[in-house]
Parts: sequence; C-alpha cells; structure tokens
Amino acid sequence: MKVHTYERAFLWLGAIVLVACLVALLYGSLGLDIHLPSRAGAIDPQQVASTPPFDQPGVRQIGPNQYEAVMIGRIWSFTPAVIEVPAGAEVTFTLTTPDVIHGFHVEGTRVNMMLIPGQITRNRYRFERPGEYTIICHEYCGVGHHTMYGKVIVK
Ligand SMILES: [Cu+2]
Repeated sequence: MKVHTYERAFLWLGAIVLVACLVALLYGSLGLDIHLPSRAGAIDPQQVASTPPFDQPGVRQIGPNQYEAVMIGRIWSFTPAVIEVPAGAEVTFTLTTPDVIHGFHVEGTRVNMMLIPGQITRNRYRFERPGEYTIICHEYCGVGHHTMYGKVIVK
C-alpha cells in the first residue's frame, strides 16, 4: 500500500516537472522572444562580396525603430567592425563568412551565432540600454583569432 502511494507521488512529480519545463519553454520563446539563431539561407562563399545583401554591408533602417545589420566575418575581422544604432532599436543581424567558421557574440546580450561558410545566419535583438557592446569571435579561427572583434554603439 505504501509503495503504491510513493509510486503515485513520483508519477505526479514527474508530470509536474514536465509541465513546468513546457511552461518555461513557452515563456522563453513566446514571452521573452528567445529563439535559436536561424539558418537564413545559403550563399556561395566564393561570391559573398558580390551577393546581396553582403555586397553592401552595414546598418540600414527597415522599419520604425527596426534595423538590419549586414555584416561579414572573415579572417580576422568583421565588416563593418563598428555599427551604431539608437537606443531601443531592434537589430536583425544578418551574417555570413567567405572563409572559415567564425563565432559572433555581442557581449552582454543573447546574440550568439556561428558563421559557417556557405550559410547565412540571422538573429534579432533589441538594444534597450545605451552603451558600447563588444563583439567577439568566439570560435578559434586561426592565428589572428584574438584580434577579431567589433563594437555595437547604442546611443
Ligand atoms: Cu575567431
């Protein structure tokens, strides 16, 4: 009889943990708008410099308080290395690389992506607080890896 009671309690405990995890997952994705960086398309890594939008890297306004930052990560720099957006701006980062695998992390934010030759990677973030956010490559990409950084200036 006691075994049966414990069994029932553990079944309930398991069900409650599953429901709690589902609620946390839904809250993160729907409530906090947290998503994995998506694979936004394919690109010929040999033709990055001549393929839109990477033929004109930089920041452009795409809506009210919405910006797209088109950037290229290559050995061993980001192009452009410094971008500037107004406080409160929602920035869609669109990146690729023509050479090897790089990382792209904007410190202090959840913008954290991999740049893979042949792929376009996209992630979105709203910069609420003014300041300077350092961009780093967090994937070892060769002897100049430690020099590969940039900056998001939020005014
Ligand atoms: Cu690197």
